[in-house]
Order: sequence, then C-alpha cells, then structure tokens
Amino acid sequence: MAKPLNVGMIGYGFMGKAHSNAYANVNHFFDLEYRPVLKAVCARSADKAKAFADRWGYEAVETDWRKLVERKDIDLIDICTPNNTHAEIAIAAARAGKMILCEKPLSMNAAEGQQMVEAVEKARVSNMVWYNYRRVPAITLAKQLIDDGKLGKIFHYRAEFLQDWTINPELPQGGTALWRLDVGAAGSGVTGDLLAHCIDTALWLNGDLATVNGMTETFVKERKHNLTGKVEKVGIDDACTFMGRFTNGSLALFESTRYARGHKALYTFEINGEHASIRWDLHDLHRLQYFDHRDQSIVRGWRSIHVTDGDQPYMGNWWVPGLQIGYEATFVHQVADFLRGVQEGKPAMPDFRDALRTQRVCDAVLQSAREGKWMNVPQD
Ligand code: SOE
Repeated sequence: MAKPLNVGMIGYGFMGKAHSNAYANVNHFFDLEYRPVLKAVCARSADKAKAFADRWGYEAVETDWRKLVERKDIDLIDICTPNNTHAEIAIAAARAGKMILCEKPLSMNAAEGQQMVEAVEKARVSNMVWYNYRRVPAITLAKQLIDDGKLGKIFHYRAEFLQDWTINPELPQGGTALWRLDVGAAGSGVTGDLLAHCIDTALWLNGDLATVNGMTETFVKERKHNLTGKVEKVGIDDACTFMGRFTNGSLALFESTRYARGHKALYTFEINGEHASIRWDLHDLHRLQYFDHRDQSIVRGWRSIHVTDGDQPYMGNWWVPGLQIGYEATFVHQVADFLRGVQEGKPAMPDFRDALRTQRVCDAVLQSAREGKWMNVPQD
C-alpha cells in the first residue's frame, strides 16, 4: 500500500485542474511509494472552492491559504495562484515545513525568487516548479540525445511561443481569468508566462545563457481593469524577442507574442549542432524531428520520431507502442518524478534554485529591453 501524501491546493484555475488531474492519476500509471491524497483546496470564494472540490474529489475546502498552510494534516502545498502571491505563500509554507510545488514562473522577479530559494533551503523542504514541458517524452528524449553527444557542438538554439488571444483591445485586464494581463499580478507579460517555458527548456537542454539583448512591445496600451472598472495603462509586455549567447558558445534566438493571429499555443524549438539537429513543436508534441548528418547520404533526411515506444522516456508507463499521450500527461510525469525524488531523497528538477536561473534570464531580458543594451545574466 502506497503511503498517503496529503495535498493542499491553493487556486482552482486551469493549472489547478492540470495538477489535480496529475495527483489523481499518477499512481494508476507509475509504481511509487507515495500516493497523493486530495485533502483540501483553497480559494477566496467558498462556492468556487466547493464546486472544484466536488468535481475533483478534494475532501475539504479552505478560504484562507494561511489556515491551509498551518493545517497539520497537509504534507504538500501546491501554489496555483497568480504570480504576485507565490513568494508569500511559498515562504509561509516552507516555514510550516511543507513540501511545495509552485506554478511557473517561480516569482515576480529574481530578487523575490532568491528569497523563496532561501526559505525552502533553510527549511529543507522538497520543492519544485511546474515547468511541465521538460516532461514531454519527445523533449526528454531530446535531452538524452544531446547528453549522449549526438548533436556534437551546439551552434544555434531558437525557440518561439506564439499565441493570439489578447489581440482584441476590448479585452479587459485583471481579475480571476485575466490576471495574466495585469502587471501587478503577473509581474510581466509573455516574458514570464511563455518565454519562461522556452528558457527553462533551453537552460535544461543547452546550459546557461550568458548574455541577452531583448526588445518588448505592448501593442494595446490601455485596457479596462476588471477590479477597478477604470481604463488603466497596460504594464505587461505583449511581445518579447531576444537574442543571446549561451555559455557553451551557441547563439540564442527567442520570440514570444500573444499577437500571432492563428497560433493558439505554438511552442517550437530547434537546435542545430555539428552532427545533428532536432526540432520540436507543441502542436505535434509526441514527435521529435531529428536530422543526423552521419546517416548514409542517400537516405539522409529529417526523421520524424513518433515517441510512443516503451523504451522512450515515460512511455513504458502508458499504453502500447504507437499510442500517444497528451499535454496532461506532462503533469503526471512531473508528479511521478517529484514523488520518486521524495522517495529516493533526490530532488526532482527544476527545484526553486534551478527555476531561479530562468527568472534571472527573464529579468535580464526585460532590463535589456528597457535600457536598450546587452545584459549579462547573473550566474550562480
Ligand atoms: C497562457 O495562455 C498559458 O496558459 C501559460 O500560462 C501556460 O504556462 C502555457 O503552458 C500555455 O499558455
């Protein structure tokens, strides 16, 4: 019988759903010593928390996160609330000795992230940030190929995350559904929300970024604020593009926008190495495109690897070869790795310290865009 690990979830939005689904299903697919128990969900609105609890099977409801954090029967706090609340909750949860899983980005900025790192390290509590794309089997396979040296020296890393859901100037900012447009709640726009994913994957696959030079734009300058009812200045970046250099000498080119009509969540990256290149696309997430120059020339070309076989990352835990899995499975994988980490005393990545590296890149990109100059990214 797996040991229960009681989860206290704070927030009930899109990510609350993705994480709850992962807790509910992880033991169906992975053999683990621990079993997450959906103990309590917390939201300011008791009705909304109750509705969420009923749907997902949480045993109880709280309306004050401080009470949840202090509960003796909670082992793990999952922070699924807007970015401006992450630090306060995480620091309190660390002091209360809870394990913490925090939604991305870690924090509003690196200074705040640093305090969160210090809190979890002082309290010695297990912690992780939900950069879920690392657990797409095709991306984990890309990591294996790179670590095996299949690409050789890396020359280029380019990534894009394109969306189109904020083009309408009548769309308000702020409040429960639209806090991502409110700089006070989100800290930044596409940089922290979308590019942070691209950066996390890149640092994992290709090592640290040393220098960056960014450019941002806010296309819609004013929007009605849902909380004040007034038309207010928009403080987030609607689009951000940056170039940079990795410490391994490769060149970086990153772009993100919510103004790419026709693209809903087009996260793509391509890595070009001395011997081989790889390419991945979220809209076709179970495939990894791979080109190896060492193949016999008459059959050389881009291979489209369908990552569904039992010997490919995570796939042995799912169906039979050839049958694919989806976006929600990346969260299941992340919980499985976290629980295995707890079991074996080896932290699953990215932990807060690892995620702080992404935060530092985001800060440097935004500062570079403001000041119009290259920025060095602070290293550990
Ligand atoms: C924004 O639309 C968003 O939901 C991000 O917040 C997620 O992190 C990303 O995975 C998909 O897009």
